[in-house]
Amino acid sequence: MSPRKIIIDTDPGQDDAVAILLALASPGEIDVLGITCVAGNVPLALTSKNALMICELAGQTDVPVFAGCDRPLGRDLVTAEHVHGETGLNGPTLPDPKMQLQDQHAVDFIIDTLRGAAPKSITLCPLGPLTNIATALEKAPEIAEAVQEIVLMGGAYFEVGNITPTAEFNIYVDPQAADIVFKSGIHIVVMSLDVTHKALVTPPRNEAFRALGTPVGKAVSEMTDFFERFDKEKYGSEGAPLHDPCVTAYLIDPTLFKGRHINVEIETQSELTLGMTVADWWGVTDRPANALFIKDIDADGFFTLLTERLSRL
Ligand SMILES: [Ca+2]
Repeated sequence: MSPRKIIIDTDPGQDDAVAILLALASPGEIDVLGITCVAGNVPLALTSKNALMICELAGQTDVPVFAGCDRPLGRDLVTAEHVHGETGLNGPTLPDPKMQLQDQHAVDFIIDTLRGAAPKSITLCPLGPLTNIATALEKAPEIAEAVQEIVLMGGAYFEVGNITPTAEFNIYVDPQAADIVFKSGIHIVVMSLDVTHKALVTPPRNEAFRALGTPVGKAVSEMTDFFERFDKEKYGSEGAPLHDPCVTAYLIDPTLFKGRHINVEIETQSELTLGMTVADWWGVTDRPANALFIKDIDADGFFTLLTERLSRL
């Protein structure tokens, strides 16, 4: 099998950073065509800068990185410095990037790449709000044909919400964009909070990162040290959930994950439940399935894979 061609759409974010590092460490399975940045955890200027810093940390300065949309489609930006820190990547001390952003807008890169591609040949991996992806699909609907599938982190059913009582952060920031993506007809794999909250960096798992003894292992352990304080306080969990790396781990070994093919729709109107992923887990409607909604993970297998791959960088 040749490696899967992917575009990572991201708002780094410590967990985005780990997801990107895992992809860049796995050239046998994953070919990263480009990294497109979006406003989300922190504003666009910071998510773009952070993406460059992560590529440099990985020693892969030839990956093209693009800045994209700086605000959601129909509302003001909501950010999450309370989780990720002022820079979005608080924790390790990383040098300012020498790499430059590409001149092209992220949305145009997505459109151009998909337009030139064979049918169902490229996988989109959104790790943040879906603004860039939805904008590309609105501007050039024909590009959907070139998408193999969209594997995204977002949404929740059993865990319901993290930024509001009923909404997960990525979907809540831009529900209108999420609605466009979930109605696109493209097959979607959803790494919901239901699964990511089971991918917990316990102290022994974080020690395994640190024990790699490499700049990457040290940086990943320091990122986790920083953002686990929030989840430990909020959930009383034994470590921080590694949300976004579930996306890139799925591309490497989908057998680590279990879910159901179901219908998922996005609440775009209600003030009370804006951004809720209305997931028909129990099949109580006749709405057609549009997503593989992931709920369970082999967490030990996931951390073994992640640690081994990070050791390669
Ligand atoms: Ca993210």
